[in-house]
Amino acid sequence: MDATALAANFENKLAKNENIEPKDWMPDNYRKHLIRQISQHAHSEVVGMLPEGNWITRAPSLRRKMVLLAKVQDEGGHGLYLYSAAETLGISREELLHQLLSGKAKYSSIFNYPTLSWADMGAIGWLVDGAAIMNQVMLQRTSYGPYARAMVRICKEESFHQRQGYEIMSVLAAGSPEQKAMAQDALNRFWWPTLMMFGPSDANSANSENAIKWKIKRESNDQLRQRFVNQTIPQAELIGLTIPDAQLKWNEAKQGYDFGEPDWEEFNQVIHGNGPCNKERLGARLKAHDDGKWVREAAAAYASKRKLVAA
Ligand code: BYC
Repeated sequence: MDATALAANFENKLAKNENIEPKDWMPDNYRKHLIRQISQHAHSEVVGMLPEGNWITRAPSLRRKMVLLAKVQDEGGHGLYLYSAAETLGISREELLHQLLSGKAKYSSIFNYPTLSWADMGAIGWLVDGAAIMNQVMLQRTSYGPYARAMVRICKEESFHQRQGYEIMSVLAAGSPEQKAMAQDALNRFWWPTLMMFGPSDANSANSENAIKWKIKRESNDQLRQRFVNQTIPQAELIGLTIPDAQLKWNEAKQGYDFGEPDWEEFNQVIHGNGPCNKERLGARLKAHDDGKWVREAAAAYASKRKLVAA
């Protein structure tokens, strides 16, 4: 097939909502867009293990410790599926990790905020995983096959994560006045950074036009943010917590809430390396990479020995 026929074939598949698979022809910019998004997503999962990992030794009971351990382990697994999906686009795992460790690649802004109390584990599960699912349910139907299939399993696990977080918040909110205050404080600190997870408003989202055209994203940043707010307000009300937004108001005409504008200057600072914990998070990843050097070397030596034996 010549270039025009290949391009027509690609467009045709998109129009019929058929997945694009690794061996199919695809435009270079589609490939680049996917590598950027999937790798950022993978990095978010792996860096996302850090703020919660911080609380494993301090979980208030054995049950909470087991659940948190399982959750953090799930995030590592999500990172693995996503790195594998990105590799099918012709980039190596080493290169992807290099992009993260050198600070070239982004990861979700939310993980550059500190986790100061146990209630933050509840707020992260409820809000952060809740926002992640909102985005990822749509990505189950993304146009690139390996990414869409990875999302199906990830969404099942994220849904468990969201529920465990909400349960932590419900228990704290129904507890002593100090516990309720701790839950409210976590909600106050995580609310706005969670809204920023969906990315800049549509008018300022440089990548959205291509993402929608190529059916990588099927809904816009603002649409998903609005859906998240609509879903979360009644959940907060049910457990007696208050969303820290004076402009929050039900809008009958749009059948959704009006809400305030996140601080986009803060968002820009955070995604450009100047958030409260950027240096700490990257430092932890660099240390893990250095500490793991002997394991990678041993695995490589073992693999080449086996090759020799098999030959
Ligand atoms: N953080 O043109 P835009 C999770 C960047 S957590 C950092 O709208 P796009 C988890 C954006 O990359 C969630 N950077 O971009 C939960 C772009 O910069 P570049 C991880 C952000 O791609 C619990 C620039 O801003 N989920 O899974 O159309 C525990 C302009 O933005 C952010 C995903 O990654 C941000 N929040 O839309 C553990 C889902 N927002 O790349 C883990 C997949 C924007 O041009 N990703 N930027 O230099 C997406 O759906 C999209 O990439 C985004 C951004 C909605 C995030």
